[in-house]
Amino acid sequence: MAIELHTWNTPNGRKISIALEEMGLAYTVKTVDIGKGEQFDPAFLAFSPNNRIPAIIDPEGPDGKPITVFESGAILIYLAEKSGRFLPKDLRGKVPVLEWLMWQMGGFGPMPGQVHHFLMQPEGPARAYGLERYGKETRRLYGVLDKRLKGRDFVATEGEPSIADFAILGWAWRHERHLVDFADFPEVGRWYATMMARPGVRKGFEVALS
Ligand SMILES: N[C@@H](CCC(=O)N[C@@H](CS)C(=O)NCC(=O)O)C(=O)O
Repeated sequence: MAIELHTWNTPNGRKISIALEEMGLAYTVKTVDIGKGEQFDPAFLAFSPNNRIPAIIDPEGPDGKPITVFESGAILIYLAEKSGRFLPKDLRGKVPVLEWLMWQMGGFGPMPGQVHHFLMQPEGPARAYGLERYGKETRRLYGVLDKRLKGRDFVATEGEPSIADFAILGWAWRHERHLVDFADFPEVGRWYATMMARPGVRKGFEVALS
């Protein structure tokens, strides 16, 4: 039975459609219009208590019974475990994937998200302060990623990407919106082109989420 993906067309939502396509798992999209406040619907809150997308319902969980998962990082780990793909099984291989996944969840998402927020504010000192603070931090994070990718095809694995690449890609997809030019981060630009050329990734970005 198909996994239900409750989502919207945002970076955090795209991470999961990319992963599902890459893993070849059957899924159906249930849109949650966060502009209209549908994330506060009690039926959605019952399995996504933080009123955020994405969340999934897998009718065939680990014990054959339904399971729900919220938080995109937890969903990616769940799907990788379920499919046996994009997360090494050995602990030494798994650790860098989890490091870079947590790096994305804790910074490379929340920080550019603040840039998106302050860009929508009216001109004035609050907007300027927010853009200066979060723009600087966003660029610092791109610098960290650029350094990591030097001499590597993928952020935490060799040979094929991992769920960490899918998580980071969801946000790098919005680089223009948070005012980042890949000319300043050439390794990120090279990795981005490699990732975007993958058929599964392309499908994950093409599927309608709104
Ligand atoms: N840490 C969460 C963040 C999810 C998140 O921020 N989702 C946004 C859209 S990208 C949302 O649903 N916002 C609705 C709201 O804030 O009410 C995750 O990675 O799943």
